[in-house]
Amino acid sequence: MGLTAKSTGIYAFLEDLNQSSVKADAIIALAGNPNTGKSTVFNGLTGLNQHTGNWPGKTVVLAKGNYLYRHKNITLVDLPGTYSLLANSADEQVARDFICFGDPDATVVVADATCLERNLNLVLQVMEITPKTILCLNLIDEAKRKKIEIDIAALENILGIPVIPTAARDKTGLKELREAIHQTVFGKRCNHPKPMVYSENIEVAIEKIQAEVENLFQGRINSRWVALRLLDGDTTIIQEMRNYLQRMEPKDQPVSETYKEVECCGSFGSRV
Ligand SMILES: Nc1nc2c(ncn2[C@@H]2O[C@H](COP(=O)(O)OP(=O)(O)OP(=O)(O)O)[C@@H](O)[C@H]2O)c(=O)[nH]1
Ligand SMILES: [Mg+2]
Repeated sequence: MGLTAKSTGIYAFLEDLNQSSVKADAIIALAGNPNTGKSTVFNGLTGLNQHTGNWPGKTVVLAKGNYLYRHKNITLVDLPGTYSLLANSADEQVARDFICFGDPDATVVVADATCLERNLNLVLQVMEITPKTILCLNLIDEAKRKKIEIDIAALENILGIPVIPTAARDKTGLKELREAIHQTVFGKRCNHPKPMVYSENIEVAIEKIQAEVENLFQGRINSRWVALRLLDGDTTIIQEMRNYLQRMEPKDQPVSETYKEVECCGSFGSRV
């Protein structure tokens, strides 16, 4: 990703991941609402092969672990449980920054099959950041017990991403989840998450800001999603953009005039 050393926050965490003794072929983020079984999925996939790591600058501890599948060494990062990625808390900010700026090879969202509607909010937000999203529909045993039926194929079709039903506590569906991760990262499978379309005036504003963001980051991060956050007046994203830009290697530096604009005006939102 072209980031230099001497980092803080997410970058220090990423450097720590990269320096681990086992070289990862792919880094996978595990996100989800609180109490949906993320750690149970994480433990089921990685077994005892895991450690915890601090997120420097925040009192957030993340678990990271590895597993081998089809000769690929996969590193899994268990993110804090969040209801959204709007950075209203340290947990939300850590999850958002890892998914948006950490450039994971795929993000698995673990959702509670017994209350899918509430969980889909986060799924849609992650889908807006990355097409490499997989929905792990956990607690499917509980849903069955409550006589909740979910049409997996229809859900996959509506969302445009793989949907894997699991009962992680008894390891049901984890083999399929490993395969879905493998196909998303290394296979020919291409996800096509259904795009969120906003009202016309918002779309016009997004387009204007997005062009500037694209110029700065040259395709490294999702410029549409960043444009949306800037429109939202999210100041934490501006700081993270600065951090990211400062850590891009000199050869990767964007056009200096545009870079200066972010440094000076601090907010794209005020320029729309
Ligand atoms: N019945 C059933 N219980 C499960 C399943 N997966 C996890 N659980 C249980 O759900 C509870 C919460 O699981 P965790 O893995 O700690 O959930 P989490 O998402 O990591 O929770 P936070 O980190 O606190 O957000 C535990 O009691 C698990 O044993 C499942 O598929 N079926
Ligand atoms: Mg947990």
